[in-house]
Amino acid sequence: MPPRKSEPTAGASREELLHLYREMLLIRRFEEKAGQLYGMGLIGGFCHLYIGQEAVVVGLEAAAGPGDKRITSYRDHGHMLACGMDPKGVMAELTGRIGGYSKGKGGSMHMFSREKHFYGGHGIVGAQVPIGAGLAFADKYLGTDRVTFCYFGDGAANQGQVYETYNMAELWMLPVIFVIENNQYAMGTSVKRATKSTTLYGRGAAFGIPGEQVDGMDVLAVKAAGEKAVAHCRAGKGPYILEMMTYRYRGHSMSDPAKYRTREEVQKMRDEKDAIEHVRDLLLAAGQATDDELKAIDREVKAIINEAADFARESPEPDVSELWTDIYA
Ligand SMILES: Cc1ncc(C[n+]2csc(CCOP(=O)(O)OP(=O)(O)O)c2C)c(N)n1
Ligand SMILES: [Mg+2]
Repeated sequence: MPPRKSEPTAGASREELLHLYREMLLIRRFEEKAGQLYGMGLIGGFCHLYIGQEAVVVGLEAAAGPGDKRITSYRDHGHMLACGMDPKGVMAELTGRIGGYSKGKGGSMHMFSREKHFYGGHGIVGAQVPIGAGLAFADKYLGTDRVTFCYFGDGAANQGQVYETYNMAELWMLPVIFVIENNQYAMGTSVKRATKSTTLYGRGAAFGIPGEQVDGMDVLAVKAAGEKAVAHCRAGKGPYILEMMTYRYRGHSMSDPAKYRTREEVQKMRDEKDAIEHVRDLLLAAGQATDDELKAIDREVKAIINEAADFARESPEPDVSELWTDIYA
């Protein structure tokens, strides 16, 4: 990824920049806390942190409207927070407590909110892609003008079901935005080791689906691209692909040997491309906010996260009788 060119604030107001800053910070602090709780043995099973990728989901949520839907993979905490789900309920689910979104029975990868139109949380790589097209099909069928944001990774982009979905989504002109979060690795396999066609959005052309690559570390660029894609879908023009060039700072999951990339590579990305620092710099450089104001936001966010962590530790574990609820047979 090339170093960021210094770009103007693209007409973004102080209020908007502060909002984006706060939302990204909320995700980052939540994930840092989740990492801590995991280290303390309070979170069991898999846990995939979103640290580094915050601009993708925050920028796209800024482009979304009421009733729009979202669905993603197992790296899902950021998506839940960005669409307005309660940090307490998400954290309590991570710790397996009754106060969690799935009563502590789903964990990190399995949470849903009908109220916020969040459809999970999917552990099978690529599985959410056809489901996302199905959500969009429902809206087309019902005649609403809602759009579905269907997120998946660069590794998932090599799954066959993605292309079956592309074919049908374009054939039926479904209002779905395929968001490829290209963080450059699928567990330990870099994109370059996995495919020779490294512009992943370009594969949509075979099905007639337009798309583009976006600097996914620049929240304003993400929002602008999101607005364009949303307009395309709402106008009844069918699906759109956004390939977000992003990066995760932490391991794939909490157990990651980290032998597939250098510390220097990660540090360089943090130093030159960090999305939160970017907005901070924009605000300070334009004199739109003071250091004290930003520190106050940081304190407010930390308080929300600490409250969520306390809730997650104090909420009881589900009763044994819950073994027999919410199941098919
Ligand atoms: C069908 C399937 N194959 C393999 C796995 C194991 N697995 C879990 S995550 C992952 C890598 C996916 O990478 P990517 O799509 O780039 O998403 P990221 O983790 O980078 O967000 C793999 C291979 C799985 N969960 N499901
Ligand atoms: Mg990836």
